[in-house]
Amino acid sequence: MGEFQLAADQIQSFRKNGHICLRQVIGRAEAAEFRKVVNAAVQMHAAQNRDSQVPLKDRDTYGKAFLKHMNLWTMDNGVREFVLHQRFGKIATELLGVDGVRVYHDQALYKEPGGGLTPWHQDQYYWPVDTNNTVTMWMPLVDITEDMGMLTFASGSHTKGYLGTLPISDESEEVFNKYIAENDMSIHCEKSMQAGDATFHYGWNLHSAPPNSANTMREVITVIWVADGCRVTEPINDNQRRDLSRWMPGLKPGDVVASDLNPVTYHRNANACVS
Ligand SMILES: O=C(O)CCC(=O)C(=O)O
Repeated sequence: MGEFQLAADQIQSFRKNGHICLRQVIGRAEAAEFRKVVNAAVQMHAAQNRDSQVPLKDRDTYGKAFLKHMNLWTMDNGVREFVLHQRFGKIATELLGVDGVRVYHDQALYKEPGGGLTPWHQDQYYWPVDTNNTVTMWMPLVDITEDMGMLTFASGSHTKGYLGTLPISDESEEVFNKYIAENDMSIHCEKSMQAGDATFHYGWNLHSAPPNSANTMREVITVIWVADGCRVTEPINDNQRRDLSRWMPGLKPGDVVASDLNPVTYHRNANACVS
């Protein structure tokens, strides 16, 4: 993989709106390879994970939204090569305007045919870190259309910061729908994305996704990065306590986010690509 050239207006647009869609971050052949390794890791992980075996109709709203498989890069060398690749880390670094980035975690988010909506939420509600410079890449591994659960953003919402103790739930959907309408925020989603296209959004950006009304799986891999040098904060809810022990094992409030699970994947000064 070579480098992806970000234009200045794309960076400006990301910082203003809190999200951007970049086309062909990786090419079709690479996306097909990425899909192969992610699917194999997902299958292995699903065999050990009971949630994915509960029938769709018996799950709650969060459970109906997607099947989730996390930190696949730690389980499979093929996934590791992609997730830790400096091409992605460089885009994250340039969008955020920081010196470098560390991986927070990856997750495959597969919305099944008939899968439910992903309620409006803020990702960073889950993350005990002392920076606003966090970003998620959301990359379909198959071509998708709007009706398959396209990621949908409330433009500019990242500038509001923390908006409350609202994990992904029916309540977050209701409260944030109202908030977005009251604040006259514009809502944006792509009509279609090809495998290898990717959206990037700030951790505080409000986002959601409609149900998957197609009859094929919406296969998506996400990777989250935080600015290199940021520190752990005192967790303010149980989700943050869980995140601290899972994604930053051994660290405590005040520590630099630099556990074994948080490698630097790109840095402007010392190129520390670990893939
Ligand atoms: O894929 C989805 O439906 C939601 C994804 C999401 O919330 C995220 O990547 O932050």
